[in-house]
Amino acid sequence: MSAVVVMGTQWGDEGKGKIVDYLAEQSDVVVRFQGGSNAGHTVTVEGKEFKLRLLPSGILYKGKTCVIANGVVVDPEVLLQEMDGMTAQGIEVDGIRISNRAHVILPYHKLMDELLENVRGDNKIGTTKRGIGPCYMDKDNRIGIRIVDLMDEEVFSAKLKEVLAIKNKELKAVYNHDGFDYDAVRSEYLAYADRLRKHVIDTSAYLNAQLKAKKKVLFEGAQATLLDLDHGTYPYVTSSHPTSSGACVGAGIAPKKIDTVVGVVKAYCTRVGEGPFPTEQLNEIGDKIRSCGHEFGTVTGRPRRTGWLDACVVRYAGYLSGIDYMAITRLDILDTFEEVKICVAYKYNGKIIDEMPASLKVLGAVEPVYETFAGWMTDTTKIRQYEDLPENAKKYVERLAEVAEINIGYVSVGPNRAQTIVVK
Ligand code: 2SA
Ligand code: GDP
Ligand code: MG
Repeated sequence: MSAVVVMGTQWGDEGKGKIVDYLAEQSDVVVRFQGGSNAGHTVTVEGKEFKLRLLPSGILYKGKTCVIANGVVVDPEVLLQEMDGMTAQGIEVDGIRISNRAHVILPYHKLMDELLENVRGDNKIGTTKRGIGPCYMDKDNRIGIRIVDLMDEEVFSAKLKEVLAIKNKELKAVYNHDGFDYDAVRSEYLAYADRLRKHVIDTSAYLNAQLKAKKKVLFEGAQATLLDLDHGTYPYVTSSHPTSSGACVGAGIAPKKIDTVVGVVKAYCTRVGEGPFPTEQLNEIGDKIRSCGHEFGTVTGRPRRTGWLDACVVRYAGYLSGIDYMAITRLDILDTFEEVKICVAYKYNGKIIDEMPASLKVLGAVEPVYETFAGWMTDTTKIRQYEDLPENAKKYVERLAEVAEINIGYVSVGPNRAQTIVVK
């Protein structure tokens, strides 16, 4: 297997960072292909926690190449802070490669993300306010600035002059907000350019050459399927494509190059931000999941919404991305629950519906059909073989696999590398 995609199947924070780190040991290259510093991927190595935002989760191994591909929106300030943080901890950053075609997040993107959320009030998306949506908007609107532009002082200066004039007018007219000073932004970003220059390449050409040379490449999704711009709970989504096809566009590789897709499934559901969540538990069950699982945003610290496992969501993610195996994470968080539930279907107006509703009015009103399982009430964190899992835990994950129609590849019972059970 030379090209493997790891992606989220729910609303993010499934533990993609942990699974990517686990699989990265066998890989030569790890690639981020969408999103930006909205991501918060936590990796625990020998009990030490690393929270990664733009850097691929392969960074913690020596000698791996870590690629930030064309589909990512890059905040150079955050990236350099992360790189400096790694260097300070003795972790090498020489292997980082940044696509010359990736788009750059500028200060007005972050400000506009925040201002739009503020004016929308009750209709806000609940974004991370990292400028992600506004940067992708400029890319689509063809007034974005790419890394290749940033690397060329003359080109960058001209583009920034033109775009900043538009943005400053918009800030005044729409939000009655002061604009940005051209010289200040220009010199700040040219300083970032100087520091990043040696890492910038054509990452699509590089990745295709690596695949041709039979190197192992791991594609690391950020966010998740239900946050996909096309297939998620629009408009309560992010502005990119966290699905396996997003890896093709976002890294410049052909679909037929992907060998395996691993879908990361948290053993229950969480969501951060607004939008429908059929199995949400706004009660003591939800509170217990949040407290046992320490479910708070990695980037923003926001409490995450919590609920039962939704197999309808996982099945949907499965066919959208052609998932070969699930990596079921955080099973241990359910160790102290006397009973656990899986949503196996949705009912709307008293009838079972087969498809994931596009209408949020419908999705917001579906009634989850639950199957209830006796809990296992056993500490699973030291279990290393699938056969040794409690029978009730096996019944739970096997029923998920049956309803979602996806095989189980891994079961994770803790944040550390060793707490990973290989099933397939
Ligand atoms: P944005 O900022 O435009 O991408 O926000 C749009 C929606 O996407 C959601 N989103 C996320 N959901 C879960 N986890 C994410 N990363 C962080 C984490 C989030 C945090 O690891 O915890 O710290 O709050 C992430 N990034 C974006 C977001 O909540 C909006 O619903
Ligand atoms: P990501 O955004 O999908 O990478 O997930 P986050 O890092 O935002 O949140 C997942 C959290 O769960 C992190 O703190 C991980 O260290 C942790 N984690 C991952 N797998 C497991 C597991 O199997 N059990 C437990 N207890 N924690 C896990
Ligand atoms: Mg996260």
